[in-house]
Amino acid sequence: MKSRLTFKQSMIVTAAVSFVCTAGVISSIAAIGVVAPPLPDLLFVSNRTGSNEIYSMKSNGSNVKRITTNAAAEWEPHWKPDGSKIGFTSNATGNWDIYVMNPNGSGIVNLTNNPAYDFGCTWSPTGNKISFMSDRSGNFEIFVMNADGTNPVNISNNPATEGHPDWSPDGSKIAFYSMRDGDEEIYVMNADGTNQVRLTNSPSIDFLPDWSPDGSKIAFTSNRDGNYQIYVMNADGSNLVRLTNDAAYDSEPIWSPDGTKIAFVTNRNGNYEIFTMNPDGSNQVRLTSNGAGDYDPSWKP
Ligand SMILES: [Ca+2]
Ligand SMILES: [Ca+2]
Ligand SMILES: [Ca+2]
Ligand SMILES: [Ca+2]
Repeated sequence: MKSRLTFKQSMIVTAAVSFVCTAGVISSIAAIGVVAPPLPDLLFVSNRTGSNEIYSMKSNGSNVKRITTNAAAEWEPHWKPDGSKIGFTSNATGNWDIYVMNPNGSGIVNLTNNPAYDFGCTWSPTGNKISFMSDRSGNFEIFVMNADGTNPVNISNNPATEGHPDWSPDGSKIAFYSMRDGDEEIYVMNADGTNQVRLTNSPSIDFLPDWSPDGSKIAFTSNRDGNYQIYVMNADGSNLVRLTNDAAYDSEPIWSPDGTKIAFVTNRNGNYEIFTMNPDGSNQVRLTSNGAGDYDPSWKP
């Protein structure tokens, strides 16, 4: 095995399109009549129809809408910061590439068009650039390309596995994970790839970094305490705090644009569902309630 992939990457690389799912009904939690402000939308991925598709819902789980409709598997949707496009990963051409589409699912464009594994797209704050991970150079690296797919540049440039980039809110830095020290650790680097600095140091998996909207903190997933849980630390790696604490898999923390919530994925109810919690780990609320896998939350800007 050339590299140890994350849980989700392993699913992608091995058998992402083979999920079996009998749930055909899109359920939604009844919205409670509330006054303004309107609830933000979340994108997510579900295999409730038998293959991975991208959906949207309100942040209370209501108003579920399917966005993609095809036989391929879609993963990891991410809103462009101005809300005009959705980036995602798909195997529609037989290998994994980064795509963009309109918010209603139309106008799908393959941005990478490369036979390598390309996934995990995230937008720069200005929307002019997209970062992603690819093994096209022989091992997984962080690449940055223009938002139209031109000029992809390997910015991590290290023989180890690098993945899961996330831009700082001011666009000056990119958080990612690297296995250069023997296991997954969270790193940050300048957006041009210079000054790569390690933030975590544990003999366990530390990955899936997500920057808080004010730039002060980074949430991530780690199994340092025996199973996958969500942690948060200051953006310099100090002041580590564990946010989830149960026997299930808790992962994929994603801050809401206003910084008041963190969406995440957990299988504590027997299958993968989207939850939200406060940034201190309190008030954990289930948004999806479907027997299929529900993954990859992404808040609408
Ligand atoms: Ca590809
Ligand atoms: Ca590498
Ligand atoms: Ca580690
Ligand atoms: Ca589910």
